[in-house]
Amino acid sequence: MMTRLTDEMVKDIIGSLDGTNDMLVDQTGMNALELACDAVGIGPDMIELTGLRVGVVPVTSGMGIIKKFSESVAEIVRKLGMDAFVTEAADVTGLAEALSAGAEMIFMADDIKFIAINTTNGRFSNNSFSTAAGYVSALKGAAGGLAGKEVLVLGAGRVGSIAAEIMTDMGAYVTVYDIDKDKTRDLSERIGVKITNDLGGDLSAHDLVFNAAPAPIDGRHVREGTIFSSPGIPFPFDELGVKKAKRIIHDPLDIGVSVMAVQCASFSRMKGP
Ligand code: 2YJ
Repeated sequence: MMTRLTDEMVKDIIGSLDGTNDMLVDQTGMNALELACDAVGIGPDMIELTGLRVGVVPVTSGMGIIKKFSESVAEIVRKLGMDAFVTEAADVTGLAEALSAGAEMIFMADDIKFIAINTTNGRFSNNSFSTAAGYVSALKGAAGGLAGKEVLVLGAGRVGSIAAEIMTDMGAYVTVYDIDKDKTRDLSERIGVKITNDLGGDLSAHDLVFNAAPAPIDGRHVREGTIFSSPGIPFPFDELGVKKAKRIIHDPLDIGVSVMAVQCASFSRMKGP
């Protein structure tokens, strides 16, 4: 299933960025920049982001433009110290506009892919990897490390499977749930994670959960004191789940876009030794 942001989900992002940042510091011990750097495996002092010129190009194909989406992306990267603008034109004309204006990085999203291109060398970052890596770092920060810990991953789609792989590499013991058994079988064959068919039972047994599924979570199954890293949209928790969880890390765009921007910048902006 494809998750897509709506005008409604995006309309308040710009105004709530400082709040999201405070939430991140509180929940993970890292601000958006530190978290994005951690996800990419670098320190904030190893990269020069200040003044990096970023163009964001609205794209009309498929379901079309999401109101304020491009402006929200621009504002998120401005908070990282970059110099961002949204092009007046959309699509190919917008891309030409961004290139003419000297953009070193260009963000564009249609209904399937959301990427940031480094125009100095053609390398690019994508939102699925960045969202997975960013929310894994957030969970790691909130849990005080993941090595040797049991983590439940809900959803074996793009974000969930990348997250499962990153956490397995970090030495976590990962169990994956998805209603689509073909997806979980592929994943367990590829990276050797444990598969569960008992969502309720495994939710009750885990206090670290990476939620990349679009489905609502029934608070009755949530274990008291659970830390959730939850990129899935819309917000999946009921009142009981929110009450029982110790922490819920969730935002519609900020973490994923911050990691995309830092990773894309890392392709050309690492400081010398
Ligand atoms: O330019 C616009 O306003 C729109 N074309 C933005 C579309 C944003 N795309 C999505 O939300 C898709 N679900 C792609 C997300 C990538 C998966 N992580």
